[in-house]
Amino acid sequence: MNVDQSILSQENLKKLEYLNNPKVLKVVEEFTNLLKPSKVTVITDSQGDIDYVRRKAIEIGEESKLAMEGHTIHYDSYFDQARDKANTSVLVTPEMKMSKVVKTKPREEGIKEITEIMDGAMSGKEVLVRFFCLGPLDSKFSICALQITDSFYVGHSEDILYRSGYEEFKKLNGSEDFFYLVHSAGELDERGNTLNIDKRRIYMDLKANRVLTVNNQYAGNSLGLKKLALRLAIYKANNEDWLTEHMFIMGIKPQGKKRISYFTGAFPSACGKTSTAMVPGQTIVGDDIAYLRVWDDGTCHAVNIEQGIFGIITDVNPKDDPFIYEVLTTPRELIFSNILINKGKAYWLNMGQELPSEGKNHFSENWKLGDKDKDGKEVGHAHKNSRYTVRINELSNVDPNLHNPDGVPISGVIYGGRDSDTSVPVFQSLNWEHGVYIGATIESETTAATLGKEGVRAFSPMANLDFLVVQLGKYIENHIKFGKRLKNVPLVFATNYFIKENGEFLSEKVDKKVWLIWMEGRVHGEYDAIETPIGYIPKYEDLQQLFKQIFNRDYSIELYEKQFSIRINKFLEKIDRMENIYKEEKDIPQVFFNIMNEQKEKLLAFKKKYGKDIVNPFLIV
Ligand code: SPV
Ligand code: MN
Repeated sequence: MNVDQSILSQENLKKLEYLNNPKVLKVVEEFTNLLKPSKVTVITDSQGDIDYVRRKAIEIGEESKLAMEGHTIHYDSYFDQARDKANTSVLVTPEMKMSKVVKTKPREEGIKEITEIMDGAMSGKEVLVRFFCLGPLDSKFSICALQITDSFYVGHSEDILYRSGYEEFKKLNGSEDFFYLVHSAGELDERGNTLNIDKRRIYMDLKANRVLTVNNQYAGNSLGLKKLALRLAIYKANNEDWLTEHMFIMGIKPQGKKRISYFTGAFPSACGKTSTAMVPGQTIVGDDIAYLRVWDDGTCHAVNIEQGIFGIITDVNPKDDPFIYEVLTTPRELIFSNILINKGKAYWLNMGQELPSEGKNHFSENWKLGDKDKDGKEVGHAHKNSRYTVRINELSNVDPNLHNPDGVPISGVIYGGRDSDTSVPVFQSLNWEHGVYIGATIESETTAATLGKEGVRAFSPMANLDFLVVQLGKYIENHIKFGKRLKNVPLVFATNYFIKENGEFLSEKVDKKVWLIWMEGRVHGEYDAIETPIGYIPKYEDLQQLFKQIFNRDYSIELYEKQFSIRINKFLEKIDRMENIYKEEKDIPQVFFNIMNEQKEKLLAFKKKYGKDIVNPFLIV
């Protein structure tokens, strides 16, 4: 290999050569010569290598120890607190078809630009070469991924979040069939933060199964295995016959019954995805990304391609999220990012207690309440999109099948949105295709997880818009076909925890447990439902009984009526918005438009029949 021995030692070279994979050598050589680090360190699956990354992240200041054993804090640049959509592009060649909603850049131009930015970006730094497995080891689902990064925080995070895959690479037997992800935080300031944010670029090179990302640290931008490899996998799945989805996987266990039913759920950022996957009494397989396949028995199986959680910490409090709160406040290996630290103790927004008015945070080492940033905006205690990174097996509700190479059989799919004025808290689709329609028309009122304005209604098919790298039509068609190949088709549901009246939420955070148990019961034919134009909604008596059983709470008729009335005009407005988006797209399957038109006709007929804009569920016959 043409890399100087003073940069890549014999010992490290041997670790690479052990894999017998010419492409691995080629990639490491190419990017070492481009990025010009002073040292290349290869990390295997050995505990010693893994400990080295963790130790070094603290030594070089990318993380600092907190008072609690195993806890560390990492800060991203004040200007790098969320995914950067503006500088994220898919590199395309002329024959690659892409949706209007996908941000693209001509491939050659993109590679030229990022190569120039990456040239020498690791000067004076040590770079890590790491091997991971996306999915359980020895599994038909899984994909090998090579990560090159000069951030020990990235390396450490990935160690918590992904399965180590050095030996899996060996099993590739020299095959070129793996993803590779190259990241540099670039030049750093005295706080260890990326200096040249203006030169932040995140480019998906689908043709080469690789992602190049530079001048960033926030995990959604930097961690190759997370949202970057997600795009590569979506591209791969949509050119094959399976699905890569922005979905959690959980086991639902109704009280007093000896069964567990696995559900997946796609929710845009900050729509209650992680907290749904962690509802007390249920089990969690994964909270963010799933691969789904049609299994030999005609059932849909899914795996979590991760083994950890990079979760939003804002709002985590002992009442609403007891599992996570417990994990975050007891000793274990855990990384906090972008929260407030005072005397070695961690504080975050809405944690259910008073916060100190000074300390170190995402803004400075000596933040004080009232401090303003350079735009004159007051800086809060912590960033709203601040996060925690922890292994799933640290949770008491971890599912025993987390690492099962066959995954888990899926009997329900949930599409979660966020709106304050349209949808009911939970309903079931009329069939699989209608379920695809529901997923393809998810909307959420935006929050702080991406850069930009908050409170705007954003459209995100299957909560996957930000990661879509194929034509929307092809993606939807792939979903429809997937269902056709299944013998046991999962039921599809929609949730909206955020419906409001006079500015107040109509349901409590913990209520999602009732909706979950109702959905699981539907899978087993245990509850009747009311057919409406939007789909099947729960009956009052069933919810009343569930609220009593689960929370010993009296669920009133009035509340049910407010939550489950069908707001016809609002749904019609939503269809208009969707029509406007979808008519701009090419190659949308005709069945999708048929469902859309049927929805509209049914809603109009419903309005006529009941003579009202808002139809009370008790009136529906
Ligand atoms: C999300 O925003 O959907 C996340 C966090 O899961 S990020 O890694 O930023 O994508
Ligand atoms: Mn996500």
